[in-house]
Amino acid sequence: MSSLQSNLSEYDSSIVPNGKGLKIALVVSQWNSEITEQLYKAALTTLINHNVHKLDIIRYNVPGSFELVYGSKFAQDKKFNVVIAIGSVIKGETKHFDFICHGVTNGIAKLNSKGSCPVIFCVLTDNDIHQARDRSGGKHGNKGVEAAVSALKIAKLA
Ligand code: DLZ
Repeated sequence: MSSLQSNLSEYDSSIVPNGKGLKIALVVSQWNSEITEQLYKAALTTLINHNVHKLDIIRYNVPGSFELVYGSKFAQDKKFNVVIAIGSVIKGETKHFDFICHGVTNGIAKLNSKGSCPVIFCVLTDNDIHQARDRSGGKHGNKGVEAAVSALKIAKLA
């Protein structure tokens, strides 16, 4: 899990399944939108690069990462092949960070074990805005790319 290596988002595109015909929901948290917009754009571009049709990609906005669970369940019920939950939680001075991180992690894990399609966890949980920027288009790559690749792989699980 260490990020000492530089770009964590580099991948071999030849081993990523073709996304043609897949319907994918991107659920985007509006908190720390500077970060979540970068994650969203990278995920969207990666899906399109792997032949998911633009019209088969639907975006839903939710107020904060805590609501990603409800938003992802809402999307699951609309019969997508896969849902990507996008958020950015940044540590503050209170315990809010821990509660939000636990809530969204456990909630999405439950949706994965009980829901109708997989939900990809594209939620950054950083100590500060610099770490978040490094992972949303900065020196450590963009977790949106990694989430899109994971979505294509799990959607074509065989
Ligand atoms: C309240 C809150 C705080 C303090 N920090 C964040 C954050 O860093 N990232 C994030 O996505 N959301 C944050 N929120 C909002 C909560 O996720 C949630 O929207 C509110 O508590 C309302 O349920």
